Amino acid sequence: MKKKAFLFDLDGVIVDTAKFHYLAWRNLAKEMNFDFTEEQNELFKGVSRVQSLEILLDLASYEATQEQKERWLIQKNEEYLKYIEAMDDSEILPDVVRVLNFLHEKNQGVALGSASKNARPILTKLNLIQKFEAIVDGNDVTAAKPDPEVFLKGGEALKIERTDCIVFEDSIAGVQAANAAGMVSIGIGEKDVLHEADYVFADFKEMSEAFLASLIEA
Ligand code: B16
Ligand code: MG
Repeated sequence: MKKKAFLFDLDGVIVDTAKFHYLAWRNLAKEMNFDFTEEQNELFKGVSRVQSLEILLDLASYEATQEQKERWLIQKNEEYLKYIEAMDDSEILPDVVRVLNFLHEKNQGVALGSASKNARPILTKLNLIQKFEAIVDGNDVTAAKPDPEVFLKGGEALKIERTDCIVFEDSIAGVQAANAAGMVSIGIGEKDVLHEADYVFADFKEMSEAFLASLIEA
């Protein structure tokens, strides 16, 4: 059996931390007298913390000094980490563990490719860190998704050619990053949002072992 690399995004693919990011950004938005909606939060998926703040300032038409921005970035992350501390492995999204175990049984490469700088503590909290042979996160990259850097580094860490890499992503920017890397992109979410992906599944419950085996054999 061939060895392929399966690169997992974190937020929205392994765990639903998007809701915690949303709560923390919404509280910050209140300080700008801005009502940040869940719909607007879609724009933040897969986007780095610094860029997310820029988008929020733009939405709120708020001009902040560099000092203020730096303070807000710390404040947002401190609040986000409080939600993370209260989280446990019951928050792992459905069938993620089944898919990870199947890939391990088949001796496939498994790595993380996330924009989050909090990826390692989150995976540790979820008792999943040992399932990843390599972790590439927001601390390791200079260019954010849709730039392919995070996934190219993931493939390199596993020493697998980019054409033998498969990416699981819930964000438009992440799907674009996988496509730009020349990898197979699998969207986890809604078909009309992730229409640029090679395949789209609502969640891992929908993904059969026969489908995973076909990716390995392709
Ligand atoms: P942090 P992913 C991304 O993670 C999130 O989707 C995005 O909403 C967040 O702003 C970004 O991580 C940075 O996260 O503030 O923890 O460094 O989806 O690429 O795993
Ligand atoms: Mg994501």
